[in-house]
Amino acid sequence: MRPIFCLLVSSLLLPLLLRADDGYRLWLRYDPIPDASLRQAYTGAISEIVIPENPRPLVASARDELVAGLRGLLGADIPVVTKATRDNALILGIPRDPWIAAVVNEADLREAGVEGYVLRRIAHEGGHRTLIVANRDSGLLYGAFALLRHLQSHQSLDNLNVISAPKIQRRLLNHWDDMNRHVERGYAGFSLWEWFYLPEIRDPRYRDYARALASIGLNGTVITNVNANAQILTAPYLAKVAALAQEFRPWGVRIYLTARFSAPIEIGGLKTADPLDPAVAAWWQGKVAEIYRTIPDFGGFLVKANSEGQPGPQDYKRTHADGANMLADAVQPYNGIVMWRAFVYSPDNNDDRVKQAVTEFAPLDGKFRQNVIVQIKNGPLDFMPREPFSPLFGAMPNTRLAAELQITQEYLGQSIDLAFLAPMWREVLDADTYANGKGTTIASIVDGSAKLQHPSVIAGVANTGTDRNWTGHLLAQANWYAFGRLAWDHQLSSEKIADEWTRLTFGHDDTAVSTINKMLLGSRETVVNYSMPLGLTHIMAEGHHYGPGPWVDKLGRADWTSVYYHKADEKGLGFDRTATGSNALAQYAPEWQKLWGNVETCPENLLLWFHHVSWDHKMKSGRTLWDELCLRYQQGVDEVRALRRDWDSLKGRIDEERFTHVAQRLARQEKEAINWRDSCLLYFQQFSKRPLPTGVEPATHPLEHYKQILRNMPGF
Ligand code: BDP
Repeated sequence: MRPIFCLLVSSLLLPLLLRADDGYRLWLRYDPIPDASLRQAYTGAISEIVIPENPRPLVASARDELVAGLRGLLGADIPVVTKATRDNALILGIPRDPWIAAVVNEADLREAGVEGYVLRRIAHEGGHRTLIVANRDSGLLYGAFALLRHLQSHQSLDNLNVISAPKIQRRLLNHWDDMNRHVERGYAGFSLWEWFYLPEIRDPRYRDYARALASIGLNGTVITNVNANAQILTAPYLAKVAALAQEFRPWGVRIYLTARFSAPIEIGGLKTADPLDPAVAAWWQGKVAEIYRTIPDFGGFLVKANSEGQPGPQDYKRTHADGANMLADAVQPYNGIVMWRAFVYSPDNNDDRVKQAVTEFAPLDGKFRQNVIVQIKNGPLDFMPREPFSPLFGAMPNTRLAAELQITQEYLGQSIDLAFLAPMWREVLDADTYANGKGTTIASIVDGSAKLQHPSVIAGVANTGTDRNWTGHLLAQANWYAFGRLAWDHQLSSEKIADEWTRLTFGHDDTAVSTINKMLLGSRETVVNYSMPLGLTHIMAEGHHYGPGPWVDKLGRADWTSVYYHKADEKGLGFDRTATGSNALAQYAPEWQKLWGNVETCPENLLLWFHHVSWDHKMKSGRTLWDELCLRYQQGVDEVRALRRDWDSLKGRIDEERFTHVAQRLARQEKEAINWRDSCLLYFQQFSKRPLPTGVEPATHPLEHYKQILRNMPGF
């Protein structure tokens, strides 16, 4: 090309290629494939889309997605037909046609299971065909998304041969959305559900939301807060819920609701909600029948009971099992499930808070109905930047257990800081409970392969809201994506997920891809470093939970304060959870007790979780604990600075709108990282009485200054 022409092309085309983007399209952008030869190859390989006559809703969605996706990627309208007429047809089918059964055999179909799919390129009558084959319509839909992802990743169609099936059956988002559109721990605007306008007026965004879920393999959503409002179960609201269900249904997304345990009193006019009272059970049965009349594919209930002030069976001296089973019996005739949360710690129990879920739930093992799933947060405390896994996963061999992960970054910088959470979730899923001997990972317990199979559930607390880009921080879309992909296949590596997401979201510029991948993959550890390194935990500001608050010492309960968790004193720092302390360690398998119980062998990233360690304790680096702590905080700050440099290096490679959006947040993140470092080091220095080691920047203000800024922040 002549230079002048080149200049013209780049000045005309680059702005087009880098056109402003508000992030609304998520990872479903379908921008034209820039490489013309690849585009042609794909266009040649897909001549028409063959779908059955009168397609049911999920197949119609698959068709629409393929048409729109291919139009975007290839710039061509691929015709849709009901019988293959040409070579290179793309066929969506359930193997009723004998010829499909001949090329996709029974073993393939068994592997694809209920919701999976087979993608295959085959030779056929001297030419070729591409197949998306599944046992059910949902598999065709997931297969269509997978094929589009394949094309968006610029992979060849030639030897396409994929069989994929989800390992966990119910892959759910949990929305902590109140009915007044406030989202508890939501950082992306208001709740998506416009209760006042429903059921008649339906935001098109409802469908876009469900489509996004389907695109990453999620098949259900709990649309109301675990801190539940009984009003949702009244007839007018159920009609609104039914309208949402109707919008979600074509994308294979089922609705679940949170059930407030005291609903029989609040909206039923009963005097009690005692689960063993026949009138209460009858009320729930009637309510459930009404729900299923209104929403025939309703998934079931999620319940937070006797936790943080929520009502529950213990109000009537009944157990969690009594409460869960009563509800489970009510939904059982409809194949509904009850997800009963294990996030409990009692106001009357002074024992270490992290022990209380096991104390309350382990004795109930085997007492729950088969359609009850006890839903457990990844760690025993509360979605901290790093915790050991919850020992409850290993303590209930005869109960179905679900993992609850938090996509919204309550304790990891909300929608200001970058923290890609796949590496954290991998730690949890891969954690070995040793419950059935070595290799009993949390993933194998949750997916049922280690023991009880049906139903299996994984839940992620959503980070979505009305912000145009859905998640507040554009890069936090990666967490929504990662949750869906891991829920489908918990074996996927963080690297693979990051790379997929980056390419789908930012295209294939090598420098941009490798830079963003690197930024994502290190980001969670960076947040740990500048906020709660070396196993420190729960030392954030009170209320809103953003930023540092190691000084927080007076709240409604001791185990809400920071001092309860870090236990800084003149001798040292950290919570002794060994036999000389709370002995929370005893709730883990002997293998873990041995490793974590010894201050010399305990991995340093959990050191202060399990041990109260002297300020002069010698760390692996040869430094003292105090020096190491200071340097970790400094490292966190330095890493945020590196994130900023990395991002700045992409200027011109990413459209201005998205570039600026992220650049501004990273700048703020640096300030907050400094804030964390200075607050925590000034505060802990009061106890350590040691100087900052070389390499650590001193704070620019006295401690009082940091306490004031954060105390004045508005609560959420
Ligand atoms: C805590 C949140 C609180 C939730 C609670 C829960 O701060 O808003 O209600 O968890 O999971 O992390 O029930």
